[in-house]
Amino acid sequence: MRNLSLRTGLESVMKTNCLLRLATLLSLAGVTAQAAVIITSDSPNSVIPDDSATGLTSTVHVTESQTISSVSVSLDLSVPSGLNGWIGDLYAYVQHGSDLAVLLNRPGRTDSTPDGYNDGQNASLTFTDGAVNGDIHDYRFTLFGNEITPLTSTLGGIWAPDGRVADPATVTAASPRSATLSQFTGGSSDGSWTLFIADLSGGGQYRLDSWSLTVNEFTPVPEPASMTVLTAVSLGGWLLFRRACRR
Ligand SMILES: [Ca+2]
Repeated sequence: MRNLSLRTGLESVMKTNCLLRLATLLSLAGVTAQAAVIITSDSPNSVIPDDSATGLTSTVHVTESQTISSVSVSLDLSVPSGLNGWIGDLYAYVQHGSDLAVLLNRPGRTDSTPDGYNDGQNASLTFTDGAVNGDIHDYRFTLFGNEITPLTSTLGGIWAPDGRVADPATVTAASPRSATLSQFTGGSSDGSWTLFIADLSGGGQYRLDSWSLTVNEFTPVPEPASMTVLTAVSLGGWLLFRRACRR
């Protein structure tokens, strides 16, 4: 019984060693490579000037140079104490080099509602292409199924950016959406990223509390030559594993 117990213990140790060896081989072969994510932010805590195209800018800098897979942006806006907000006044974009994505373009503005939505709630928004909520421009329709029900609490959630490059004075829901966050895909992550936000109509104001930028990079893909090495190393690892674990 003692010998049987000792043998069972040794087999257990050997199997553990086998698994560790296989894991090391696979790790060396790059099987566990992960896509990098860059997150950076700024907290301007500044009131956006009312009825001014000058607006506010905030710039963050990325030092890592990687190929961009996708980008998302978060905004935190609040209504300054003693003031009322009017979210339909807002226009915002993010720019990196010559690429630009429009986040907000007068939410709710149409020909029949030229001032946009009159909601004055705080907003904590994340923008990403393909968001389930869809286009931020018509958020009331998404939330309430109509364009006239006002917000009664913070506007939150993940939304697709407005994307409309149309003049904010004439933009409508029907304007083309060509400036989404996919504009950045395939470019390099390094350099300056600037958020611009402006209030383009008198009355009602917001404060830009903070914003953040998330850049997802492409997962490294082995070159064809590396794939041959990877296959050989993986096959060798499997054979070693089989031999050792048969003992
Ligand atoms: Ca205003």
